[in-house]
Amino acid sequence: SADSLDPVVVEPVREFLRTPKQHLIGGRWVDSASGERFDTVDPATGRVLTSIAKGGAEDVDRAVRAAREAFEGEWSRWTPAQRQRLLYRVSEVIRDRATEFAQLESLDNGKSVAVAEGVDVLWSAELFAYYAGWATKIEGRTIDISVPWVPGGSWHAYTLREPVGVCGAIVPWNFPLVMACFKIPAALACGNTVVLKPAEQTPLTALLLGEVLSEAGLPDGVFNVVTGYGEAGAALAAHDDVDKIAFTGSTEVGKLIVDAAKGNLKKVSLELGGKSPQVVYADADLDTAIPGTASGFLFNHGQTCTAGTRLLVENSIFDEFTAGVAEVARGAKIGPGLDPTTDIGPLVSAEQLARVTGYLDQGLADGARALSGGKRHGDNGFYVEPTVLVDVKDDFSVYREEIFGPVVVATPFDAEEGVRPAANDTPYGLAASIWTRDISKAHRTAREINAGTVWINCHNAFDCAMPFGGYKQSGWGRELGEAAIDLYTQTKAVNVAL
Ligand code: TXE
Repeated sequence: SADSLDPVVVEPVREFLRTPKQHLIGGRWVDSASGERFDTVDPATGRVLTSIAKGGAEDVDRAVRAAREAFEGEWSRWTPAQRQRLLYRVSEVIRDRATEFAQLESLDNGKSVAVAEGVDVLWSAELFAYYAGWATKIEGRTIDISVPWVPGGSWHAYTLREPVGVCGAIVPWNFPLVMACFKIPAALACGNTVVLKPAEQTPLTALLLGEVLSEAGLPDGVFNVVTGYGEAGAALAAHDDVDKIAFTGSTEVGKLIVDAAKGNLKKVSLELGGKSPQVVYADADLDTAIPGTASGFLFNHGQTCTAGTRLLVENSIFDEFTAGVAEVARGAKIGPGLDPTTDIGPLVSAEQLARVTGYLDQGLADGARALSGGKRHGDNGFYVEPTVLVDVKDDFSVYREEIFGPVVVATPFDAEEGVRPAANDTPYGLAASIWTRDISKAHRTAREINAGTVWINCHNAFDCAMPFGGYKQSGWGRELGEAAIDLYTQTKAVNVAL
């Protein structure tokens, strides 16, 4: 409970946790129609943080109705400049309340409070500021046309960019606030309304964001939050009055979303799993590449969709390089997220701990060798040792499947020609990094890897302006940048006979 929290936790966070949490529907905080609730726990201790309303189909339906009413109401008359001002104000409030957001995120997810503040909260504020700018820059075009079967006709043809309507957003627990902010600011900038379903493991910052948006003056019903499990997400994805659904999560559930969306053929965007390669050539600057690739798979304890979990290292430096990465992994400080010096916090849940250690046990039984780590850390909290696996074959589950923990598999390659087949030997295509001092080889390799993002001599280096999404089974569509404006608008062509 709020009273047993670490002394560093600030009073507004304690106060937030003292009250049982409700859904935000139509501008009001309400319980579930069923009255059901569930607990959200601190993964560093397993202790309950607070009680959360457990939403179902009826709550989702209420939220969608509120969002539809808001879409057709006052919000539709807001000018782009008004939307811009509001989104920018929200960005400032997130910065002002960064400590609260960061502590809540750290408590709920387990990540280091320093990362929560320096990455999650900062990035979320930046996303609101970035899409505030877009609100006033969404433009149609005029098109010079001639209707082929009307000789001598004269026309004025142009396009309008209109909002899609009611947008559902379903997000995971690894970057709870950021994943919501990949969607909400872009959707609002374009004039849509939103129903957000945060992950059951990490609902807290979504609810705080709901408070912030309401206080900033967003009309009732423009932003709604329904907390709950997959059943609430399924109801949202299937709802006939939702015009678009944006999902970030597992590839398995992504496929269910596609099925659920069929009823009314709502627009779907998906950001799914990954098994991203980090390609290290022998001519790489090892002083940068060793810590860089280590952080490429250790960041957020490996619970990152773009985690560089397949380390492909040129043969001639394989032993030296993997030993270096294992040393960095062994040196990472494991501890609770609220300790700002923590590198590796607990995984988000007992289920995730079981999942990751299950993969490790299987990989070691298959014949992989751990240069560092290989098992759970301690008996308290959901910690896993940072792990580097070698002697891995391409049919091992640790090589093929997304583990979502601080685990990398390292395999050697012989020459540049070997990179394309090795890097692309996966059903995923979210991201990749390439480490070399040869600029031509770097750009050649970037073209050969089937992935939505390729980094050169860095990993996980994002910006709001860079489009983000997956090739192959890593997803549909691109979030961030101008690409998100395409996701959250539809184009109407208008033609006038002059
Ligand atoms: O994901 P889920 P889980 C991967 C990662 C992880 C695995 C399982 O490998 O180990 O998925 O994690 C909601 N209809 N990623 O089980 O279930 C759910 O409530 C609609 C990668 O937590 O996909 C939550 O809000 N929604 C990923 C959200 O989907 C449903 C990040 C994500 O949960 C639903 C997370 C349904 N039928 C996990 N079932 C990434 N790309 O970063 C569940 N949900």
